[in-house]
Amino acid sequence: MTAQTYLSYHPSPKKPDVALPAGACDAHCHVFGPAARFPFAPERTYTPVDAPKEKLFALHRHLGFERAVIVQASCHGTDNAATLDAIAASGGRYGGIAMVSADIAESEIVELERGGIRGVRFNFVSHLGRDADLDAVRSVVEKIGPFGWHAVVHFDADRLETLAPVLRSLPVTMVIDHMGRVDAGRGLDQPAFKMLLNLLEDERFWVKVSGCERISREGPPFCDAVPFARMLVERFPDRVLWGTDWPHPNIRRHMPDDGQLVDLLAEIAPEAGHLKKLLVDNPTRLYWPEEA
Ligand code: 0GY
Repeated sequence: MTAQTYLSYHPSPKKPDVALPAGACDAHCHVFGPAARFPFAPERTYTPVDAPKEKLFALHRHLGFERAVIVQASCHGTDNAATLDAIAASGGRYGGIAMVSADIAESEIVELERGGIRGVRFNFVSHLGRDADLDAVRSVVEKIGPFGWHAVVHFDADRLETLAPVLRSLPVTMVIDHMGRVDAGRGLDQPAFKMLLNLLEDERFWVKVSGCERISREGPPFCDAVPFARMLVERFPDRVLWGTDWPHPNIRRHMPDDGQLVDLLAEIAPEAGHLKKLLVDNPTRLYWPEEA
């Protein structure tokens, strides 16, 4: 498969108008490379521009985030070295989500945990290539269970119907990426969003109300995506997370300004109590449970 190079992140995001609460966590972001030190996986479906940890740290200082969760992206495959390197340089302020193979040994999980990893990610997204193998998913989930880790699941909305029973059968906490990638243009009553709401009635499920720029049909400033995020925050205030998704892999039309994305939080979580749960209390409970 040809690995396409894609758009770079926004060069100078605005300073957000929304003031973030103390201890705010960007619960979904990535580091890419630098390729010279952390080569991309040969089986990747895209080649990102380098987005090293120094740039991520600078962005977080600019936006007002004190903490973050770095999510391993498919372009680095199951080599979590760049993610671990960034976490190690964060002085305990960052945690991570890894991608692992089905035959991972317990000693490797222990090692990842020492490096700040708190869960694993599974992709079921057409543009990222083959879906995660379900037998492998079950096997990995069985191994991570004793560590109290959770699974992050990233899927296209049209997969939800077939995936829901599988996800319900897995005995760990599960975090759904980017509002299940529903299409905002299809409205709040669309079957996929109803299915997502239904799944979230089960308390093992959490959802990231990130990705307004991914699910929007209208484009910047992505306001058509806000009602979805807001409804999720209102219904499930204790099981929502938010992240920038910097450096925004595979965004091809409109590279978002990360400061503008933060400003959407004024509409997504207009109540101060909800905003604090979304950015501080919930990520702390999931990623730094010893403090919660
Ligand atoms: C995201 C989204 C994407 C990619 C990855 O693992 C990845 O490569 O995360 C995407 O292309 O939609 O969650 O940041």
